[in-house]
Amino acid sequence: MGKFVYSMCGMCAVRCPVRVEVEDGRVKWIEGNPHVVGIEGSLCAKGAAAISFEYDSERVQTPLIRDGARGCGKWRTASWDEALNYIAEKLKTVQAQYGKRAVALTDRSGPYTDLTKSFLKAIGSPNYFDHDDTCAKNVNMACQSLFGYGRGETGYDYGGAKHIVLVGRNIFESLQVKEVNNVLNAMEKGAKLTYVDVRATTTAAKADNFYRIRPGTDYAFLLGLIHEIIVKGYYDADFVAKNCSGFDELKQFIDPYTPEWAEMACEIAAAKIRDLAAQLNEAKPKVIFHGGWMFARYYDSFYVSRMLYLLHALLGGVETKGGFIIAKGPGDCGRKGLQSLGKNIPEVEEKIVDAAMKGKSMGTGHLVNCYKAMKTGEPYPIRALICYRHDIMTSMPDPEGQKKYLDHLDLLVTIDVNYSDVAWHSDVILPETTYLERSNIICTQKGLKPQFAIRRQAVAPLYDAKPAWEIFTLLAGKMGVGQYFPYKSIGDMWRVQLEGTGVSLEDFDAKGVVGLCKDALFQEPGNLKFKTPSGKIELVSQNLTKNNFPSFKPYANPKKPAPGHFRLIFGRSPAQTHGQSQNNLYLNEILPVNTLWINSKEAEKIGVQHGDKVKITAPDGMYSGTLAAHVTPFIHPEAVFMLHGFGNDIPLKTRSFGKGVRDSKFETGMVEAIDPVGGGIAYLECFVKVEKA
Ligand SMILES: Nc1nc2c(c(=O)[nH]1)N[C@H]1C(S)=C(S)[C@@H](COP(=O)(O)OP(=O)(O)OC[C@H]3O[C@@H](n4cnc5c(=O)[nH]c(N)nc54)[C@H](O)[C@@H]3O)O[C@H]1N2
Ligand SMILES: Nc1nc2c(c(=O)[nH]1)N[C@H]1C(S)=C(S)[C@@H](COP(=O)(O)OP(=O)(O)OC[C@H]3O[C@@H](n4cnc5c(=O)[nH]c(N)nc54)[C@H](O)[C@@H]3O)O[C@H]1N2
Ligand code: SF4
Ligand SMILES: [Mo]
Repeated sequence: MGKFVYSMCGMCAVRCPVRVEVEDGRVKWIEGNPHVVGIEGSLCAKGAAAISFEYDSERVQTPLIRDGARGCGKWRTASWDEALNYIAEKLKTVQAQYGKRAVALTDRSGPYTDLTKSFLKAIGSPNYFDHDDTCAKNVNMACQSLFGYGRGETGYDYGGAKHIVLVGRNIFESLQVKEVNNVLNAMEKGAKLTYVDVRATTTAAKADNFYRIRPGTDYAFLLGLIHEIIVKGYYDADFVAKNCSGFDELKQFIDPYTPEWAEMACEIAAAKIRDLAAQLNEAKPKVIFHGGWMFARYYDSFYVSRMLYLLHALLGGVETKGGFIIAKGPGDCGRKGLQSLGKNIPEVEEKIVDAAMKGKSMGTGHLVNCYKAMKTGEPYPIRALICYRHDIMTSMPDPEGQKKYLDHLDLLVTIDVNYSDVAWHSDVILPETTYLERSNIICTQKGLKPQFAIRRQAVAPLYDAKPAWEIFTLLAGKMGVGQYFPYKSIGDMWRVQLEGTGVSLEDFDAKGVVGLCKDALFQEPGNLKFKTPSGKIELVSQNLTKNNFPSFKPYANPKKPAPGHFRLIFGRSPAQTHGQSQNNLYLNEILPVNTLWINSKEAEKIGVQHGDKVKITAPDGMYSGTLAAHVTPFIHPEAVFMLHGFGNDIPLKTRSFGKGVRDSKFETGMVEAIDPVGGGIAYLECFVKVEKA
């Protein structure tokens, strides 16, 4: 038997706790951390494929500096010293000419951002962005508008739920291991599952109620459902009176939106909506309405998510067993939280670029606003961008269109383990060690039982790569702010983080996680407190009103596609992570290419049979691609569907090169297409032409 090392999986951004078995310096086996409730050994296919990624030579092996025009794919290898000097000199020049704030950093948000945020603070820029505009921004903003907490500060107590409602949340394919286990356990104990999607997915196959909906009409469905819940008196009047503000306004607003009206808009029968409301009434308050994850898709998704969250309040399922919960942190159990690495760095006085933008959506830190500032220089220029663990060119729409923004940069740097699309377009690529080859800063995992978790290095790096903690420490030194990053090892950072917490490094040895309290923490039922301006659940939100957005938006029907055209929708497979894993030896074997789902009757109209090649053309006609058709009755006729992330153009990734097509290339002209309130990219407002190839 080898030695065991506790870590956190790095094959997707969920970062499940894992235990790695190492023998003779090689990774022998990876499994879910057996000590973590809800994980208990389980791992998904992508997590298991970390071994093939570790020993893959088709990943970035050494620092590279561009040798030719941006994106031409010509590189010269560089030593770390040379690459970091190159970056530091360019950053200093940009800051001297345009101010410290002209350097931005974008990150894949999550538990480790204290490092990157502290680095940016040290070099004096407020311009920190993350991936959330492309992911859960609408959901995040919707959650905040009601409870004052962002999506990540909340959760669901699946274990005690009696009914789980998922609207466009494909929980069994777009997965997190713990969540899948928790939902399956709840279902084994009798919880019902209701699922709403425009196509039948694995989640639909497991659901008690599956409703196929017309694309883009979830808001109508939810308005009809809320109408029924209010009119039938299914709501928890006591809970609402005690904890919510704005119920009368909601009641008045909802009046015209009967289930019969909803049926006309969303194509789910009024009788089914009424029946669902009755089922929820039976199960309340132990009902979960997932607020959505990547719900940021249509122009009105903020309001869809808002209504999903609001339903918990109506049925009294907030801070209850089996309902929606506010995640608790160290402070909630009388413990001290981790110290920030940036605690002694002076605050940055300048404001983030979108703080000064007019007519913007809720919140700041929208990557799309960083793009706008690059292009226009307003409200001030952004001239250098560091992309850490974030492939903006795969994840934002329209990669060709994006170049028109990125062209304005004097420096584009990517820190990645793969040749990502943005790495390929960068001036410098810095290879990070894989998660198995590195340690990260300690992180806090909030929840009903908060804990600290650690990712420890399992094996030595195979190539000339470095861990993030070291890259940012070295770069801070070269930028002349080394006094704020005085670390010689990750252990030095860990010691600073743990100061005063009462937790020592050795405490992580046994299980890789350190629990901060014994029992699940719920707020006292009669005395719930929220972080909204009023302290209540704001059905009518003061912050929305202040920003001139309505709390309840009148329903508007989505556009219908022209004949021969379809709404392009996308999603995930359990065997791939976004655009980063298609070249993985194992995962490529399981799923090498995407197909285009098309409704059987629509396929017949254009003479396409299952397996035929179809040509798909972008709305402006400037891009087209070919895929095999997956002809099925299980998708709404207005939509076609493809898996996200295929269509790799980078020849160094030989297994995935040229296989499939990339959804974002069809999203032409959509870099700035956002939900006006939540700010999430409205990817699904994209219509493509489909014909037999
Ligand atoms: N058209 C379309 N666009 C989408 C989506 C879609 O379905 N369709 N999905 C959206 C969603 S929900 C999201 S969250 C975003 C995701 O967009 P991203 O956050 O960009 O995607 P990821 O695949 O998580 O990884 C980003 C980069 O991190 C790199 N990486 C992986 N591990 C490591 C590591 O250990 N260190 C470093 N330094 N880098 C690493 C990967 O190689 C990849 O290049 O895309 C969004 N955009
Ligand atoms: N295996 C795997 N798991 C992952 C990821 C991964 O890359 N791979 N990424 C993780 C990340 S970052 C995220 S954000 C989550 C995303 O998790 P989810 O939010 O569940 O995301 P998707 O799979 O993109 O989409 C869910 C469904 O929305 C449906 N849909 C499209 N239009 C409509 C509509 O108008 N109404 C309704 N009701 N449904 C519609 C699509 O058909 C699709 O099945 O997954 C996470 N888990
Ligand atoms: S969901 Fe799978 S790939 Fe993602 S972190 Fe967990 S085990 Fe790893
Ligand atoms: Mo996401």
